[in-house]
Amino acid sequence: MILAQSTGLQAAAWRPSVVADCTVVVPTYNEAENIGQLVPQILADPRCRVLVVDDASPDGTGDLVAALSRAEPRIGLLRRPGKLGLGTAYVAGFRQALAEGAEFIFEMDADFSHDPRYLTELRAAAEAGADLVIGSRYVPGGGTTDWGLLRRAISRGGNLYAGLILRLPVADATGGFRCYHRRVLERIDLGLVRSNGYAFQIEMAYRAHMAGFRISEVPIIFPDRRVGKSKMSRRIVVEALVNVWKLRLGLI
Ligand SMILES: Nc1nc2c(ncn2[C@@H]2O[C@H](COP(=O)(O)OP(=O)(O)O)[C@@H](O)[C@H]2O)c(=O)[nH]1
Ligand SMILES: [Mg+2]
Repeated sequence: MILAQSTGLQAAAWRPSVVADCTVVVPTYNEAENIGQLVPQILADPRCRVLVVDDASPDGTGDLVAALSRAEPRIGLLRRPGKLGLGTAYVAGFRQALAEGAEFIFEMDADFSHDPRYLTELRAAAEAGADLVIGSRYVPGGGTTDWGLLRRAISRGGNLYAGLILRLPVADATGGFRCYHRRVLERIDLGLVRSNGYAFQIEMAYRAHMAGFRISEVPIIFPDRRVGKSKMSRRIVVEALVNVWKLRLGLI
């Protein structure tokens, strides 16, 4: 017992720093007002790196992150030439996070609708054995604040629709605050993923479920963004409605 204790102490003293085994992928388009505050909050956990995937934001988000990354090696930046969509941004980020050896790979919005304080809870659920953990607005304890009736109806309706058609045992399949264990992203063929908006989240949950992975949900409160503009569009909603059927019929 005494021996075990002293060995433990020695090991701790020898370790140069905590290993950063998690990468938080944050896609950005015009988030200069948010990203500078968000990044340090993520990095407060020494186990985390952050990887921003910026689509040539006209407001200079990319330059801001580039400047931050020069002083902090745990900040990564992927710059793409134009607004290419959320789904392909995540796929690019996942590939880089896998290549860098991350064990836990998070998805997270830049606009503080996803509160960084939940990162620990999502990670804990993944460490407890879940393959994919979704920060969920639609399990007891979760919810949205600030949204008007229309936006709430779209989100709720979209989740009911996807859940019914795909028989997904997930209450918040469009939720974009997630923790994937790397084994999920290694197994899913990311080259086959076709959806680019909210449907991307549904498609990833469906592919994980069909591959037999365990999905668990952790309640989150989702406030609307404080600053900046939503990139949600009619096209994104239509893509989700159509792609759910394409997934169900095996067309994608
Ligand atoms: N790289 C990249 N990020 C995007 C794109 N569209 C949205 N985002 C980011 O994805 C996150 C969610 O988008 P947001 O507009 O907040 O969607 P909403 O919360 O559903 O209204 C934010 O961090 C956005 O900056 C895109 O085309 N490319
Ligand atoms: Mg948002």
